[in-house]
Amino acid sequence: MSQQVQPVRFVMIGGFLGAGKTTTIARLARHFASQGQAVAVVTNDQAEGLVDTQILQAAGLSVGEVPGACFCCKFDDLVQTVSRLAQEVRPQVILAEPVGSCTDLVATVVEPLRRLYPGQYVLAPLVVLLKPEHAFKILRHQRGFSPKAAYIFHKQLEEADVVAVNKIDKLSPQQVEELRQLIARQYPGKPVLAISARGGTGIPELIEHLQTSYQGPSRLMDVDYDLYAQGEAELGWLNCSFYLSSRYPEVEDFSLDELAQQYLELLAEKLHDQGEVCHVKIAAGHETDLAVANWTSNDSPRELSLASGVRVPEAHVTLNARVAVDPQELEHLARQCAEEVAGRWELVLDGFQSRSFRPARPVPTHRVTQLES
Ligand SMILES: Nc1nc2c(ncn2[C@@H]2O[C@H](COP(=O)(O)OP(=O)(O)O)[C@@H](O)[C@H]2O)c(=O)[nH]1
Ligand SMILES: [Mg+2]
Repeated sequence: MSQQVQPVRFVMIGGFLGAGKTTTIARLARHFASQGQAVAVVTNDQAEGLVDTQILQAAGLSVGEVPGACFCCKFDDLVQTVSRLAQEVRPQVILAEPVGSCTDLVATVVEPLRRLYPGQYVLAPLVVLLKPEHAFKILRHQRGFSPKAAYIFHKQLEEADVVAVNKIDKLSPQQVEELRQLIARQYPGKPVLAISARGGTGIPELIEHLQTSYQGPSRLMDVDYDLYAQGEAELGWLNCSFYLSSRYPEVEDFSLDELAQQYLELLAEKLHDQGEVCHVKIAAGHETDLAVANWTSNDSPRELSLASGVRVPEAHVTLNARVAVDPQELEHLARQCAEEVAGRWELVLDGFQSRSFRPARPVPTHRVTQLES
């Protein structure tokens, strides 16, 4: 870190699970690269083996992973990862994706970076993406979503310097307007953008906001860490991976895209509305080919977000899930689905590994509690 000469622009894109952070980061990275700027990305989640890392690497990006807990609790790992990327890639911009169930990022990440490493980073304002699938329910205060997880959703908006309503390509203009009004009423004065990370609408405005320099907060947010911890823990976490291969490799290939989709369909059938899905993502890879499918709420269809278009004799599959169910039940269902897909497709299932847990209480490495005088 001490060898860095030029300050690196540090851009963090927050937002709830499945809000579109990885998609936005991939798009921003393409933009900065097209301007001739070297870019690196830092991903973050509760355990290793992240689908996000695979997606961003498949997009040709240099990615550092901070696993094990959120940036706030792994602050030193974040700094080390940024430092390593700075030496290896010499980036002008580092794009960082925090865990989607993390909040209090200004007090635990942005401010510590600014205060402890003065002059080393040019910090961008904190952008928080609004996930429409859950925003309508949560901002209208409707039942049907865990109030404790909703607390995290609200806190993320409260601390945002800029809120970007994402996925407007699948919303009507009236829906976008309603979301704008809900945010304006509950968080008056907050700049609100409307974007489509997938289609590119609103991205120039987002980039304009990111170019402005963050100078420190005008206030610090109160956070009830008990409630925050309970909200985190309510959303069971699962990471699993396995291999599938053709029984008769010389004759039988299978579609990587269909595999990812069908696995998710089967999991959806088995979960059968047992608890709210926040984000389930699956990556099926073979050599350099990758297919990714996503599921972002009980009311949304599963979708193939990255098509490989290839047929392969074997695949390595990674599943990351946050669902409001018992994580052990989730693990059990994930294994059952792997076995059933293997059976239906006459494939050999190998090397199944999984970890599931309720994330522990966040204990930030640093937490700024006072404004600088
Ligand atoms: N329709 C639409 N889908 C999007 C958009 N941005 C992201 N998604 C999808 O939302 C899902 C979750 O996106 P991802 O970037 O992984 O969210 P993250 O968990 O916040 O990183 C994926 O299926 C994406 O393809 C968007 O602008 N429009
Ligand atoms: Mg992501």
